[in-house]
Amino acid sequence: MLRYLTAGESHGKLINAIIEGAPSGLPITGEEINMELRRRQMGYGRGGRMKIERDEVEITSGVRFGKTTGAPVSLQIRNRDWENWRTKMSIMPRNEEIQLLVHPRPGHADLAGGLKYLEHDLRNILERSSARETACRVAVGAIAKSLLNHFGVMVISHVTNIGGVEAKDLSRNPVELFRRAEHSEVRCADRKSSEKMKAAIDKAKENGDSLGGIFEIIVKNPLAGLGNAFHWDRKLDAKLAYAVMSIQAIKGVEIGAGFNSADMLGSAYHDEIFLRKPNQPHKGRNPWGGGFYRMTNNAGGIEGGITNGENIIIRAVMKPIPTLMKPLRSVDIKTRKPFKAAIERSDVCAVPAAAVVAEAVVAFEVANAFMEKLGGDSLMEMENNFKAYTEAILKYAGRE
Ligand code: EPS
Repeated sequence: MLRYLTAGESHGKLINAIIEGAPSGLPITGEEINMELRRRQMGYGRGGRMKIERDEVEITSGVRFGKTTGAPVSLQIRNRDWENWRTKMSIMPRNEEIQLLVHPRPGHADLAGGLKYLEHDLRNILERSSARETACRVAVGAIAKSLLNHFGVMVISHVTNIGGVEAKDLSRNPVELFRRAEHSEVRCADRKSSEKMKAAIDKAKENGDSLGGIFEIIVKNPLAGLGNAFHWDRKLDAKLAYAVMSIQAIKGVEIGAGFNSADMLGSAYHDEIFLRKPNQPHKGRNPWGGGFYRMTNNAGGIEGGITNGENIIIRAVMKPIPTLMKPLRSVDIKTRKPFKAAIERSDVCAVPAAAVVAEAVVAFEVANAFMEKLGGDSLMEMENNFKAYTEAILKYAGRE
């Protein structure tokens, strides 16, 4: 099984991650990870920090001659901004007065964390709850994507709503959606809506305000039978929801038709089951389902906590960023008097970046489900098990 930890402060020297459980023989290059890191740094509405940073990973263990060895993989990303924060973020005992951060921002972890740790300098909280940490998750996700690549799985994202501006005219083809999203500054696959979303971001910025939105993640061609229906803590939809919900500022996650299911009759919601004739082409649909397929996908590819072979569809909502240039009312935690919330450098909107982060955490969970299903300490062993299982599925569907 795969697991990872991240560490590091937003304005500390570096942020890092350790991944345990990656099979041996998996090709990994820094360049592959850097490409994903660059995607996270993009997006209309980002703040000044993204102009300072040019995130690059250094792989410091677990990889030899371009392939994983099976040992823990450690990754680190330096914070260029550290140069400007050496004094304020020093790990040495403090011997000079510094300005404490005492005006918690509504919506940020500031006050809740201050209470939890009984800490009056809220910077101690902010530094770890900052979305800077998500760079590590993207680096880890790049390795998960590399594993999924070997089994024909692709994880894509696109933005469907920013500040109430909705994407329209969306292609039904995930690859096409992805191609278009990659060309949009707001990761939206609809050009006209992209422009409207950018205008909404400009307006929020002008008003010292911020915006949230909705994005969708599609896992294309997952193997049927990933996850577990019998144990609550191994259900794949639950794990995916947990992973996506754990991303900074995410307030809701849905699978497939999600909350819209409330308005549907069972006969309209449930995805009827068909079986292709042995010589019938699968038309790109569900290549690992043994020939079973659906005409609709309201279940979002997961039934009973297990993949059914259809694409996995997840949507999530990100709240507006809590740091406002026109700050909201708050309380000074030293004087206990009313005060305006702190103004920190921040983004106006980070929904496109959050979508890239969600790709990474989803890729990690799906890669983990592959590990659980196929086992194996090496990529070669996993590939052999994959072949045996997909052959067994074909047999199950009545084709030898
Ligand atoms: C971010 C780094 C942060 C913010 C943003 C995302 O850098 P800084 O705090 O130095 O400007 O730009 O984080 C937040 C909006 C937040 O609330 O923490 C990043 O690397 O993505």
